[in-house]
Amino acid sequence: MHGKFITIEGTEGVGKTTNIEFIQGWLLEHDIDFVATREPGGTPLAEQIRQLLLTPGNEKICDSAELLLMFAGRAQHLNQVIEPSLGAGKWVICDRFTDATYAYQGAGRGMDSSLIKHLEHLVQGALRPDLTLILDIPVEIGLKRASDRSAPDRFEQEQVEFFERVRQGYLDTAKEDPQRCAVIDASQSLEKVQLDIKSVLEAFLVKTKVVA
Ligand code: T5A
Repeated sequence: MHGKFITIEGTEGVGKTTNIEFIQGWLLEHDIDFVATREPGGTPLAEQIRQLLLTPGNEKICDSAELLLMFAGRAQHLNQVIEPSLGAGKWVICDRFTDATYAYQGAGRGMDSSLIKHLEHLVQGALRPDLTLILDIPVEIGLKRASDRSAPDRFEQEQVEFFERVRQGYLDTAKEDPQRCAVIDASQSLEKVQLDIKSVLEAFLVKTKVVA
């Protein structure tokens, strides 16, 4: 039996980390064996790549190096964590995945989406998430939440216009793939956001059981 692959996406400070904790609680309640992980990162090597990508430094990382580093970490993460866990029947809950590459490197940086698609096929083969929760929030609110929480990382130093393009990139993905993607209004109270997440998860679980 193959596990299910769920990803959580959105612009800065939308509440992914906070809501992944909530999703873990829901999985425990339903007695579902799972692994929670994140990108960039998820293995010791991929976490080192994450440091390279997120730490502000003197040398500007060019767009293609940034894209390739994202996929290098992803290849390692898939090989070491995601694929073995799914193969063992566990659900994998991942804080960001390839939709983030389409949104940040594609819509945000302006890199050609056909190039991203090519790398996606190379690194993932046919593997895609079964369900993606896109937490959506006006950019300024998310950036304010993120800056109240911690010092800005390399991405958070970008201009608001960059994150507006990223947000639109996510909304375009949701429109292109409505079967897989659920957009949640993350500007609501945490309680309301979690009720919405719960109803998406409950519907997904029913669908999973019907298909199995
Ligand atoms: N990236 C990643 C790419 O460019 N390409 C890629 O392919 C990939 C995989 C990763 C960076 O890498 C980029 C995107 C990112 O810039 P990250 O740490 O995963 O960085 O992403 P961040 O968005 O920076 O994650 P954050 O930890 O900043 O934000 P979260 O996890 O979305 O938000 P969270 O849960 O920490 O919440 C932020 C604050 O808001 C509060 C929380 O308590 C917290 O204080 N909050 C709420 N407050 C009020 N109402 C609510 N509903 C709230 N929900 C949360």
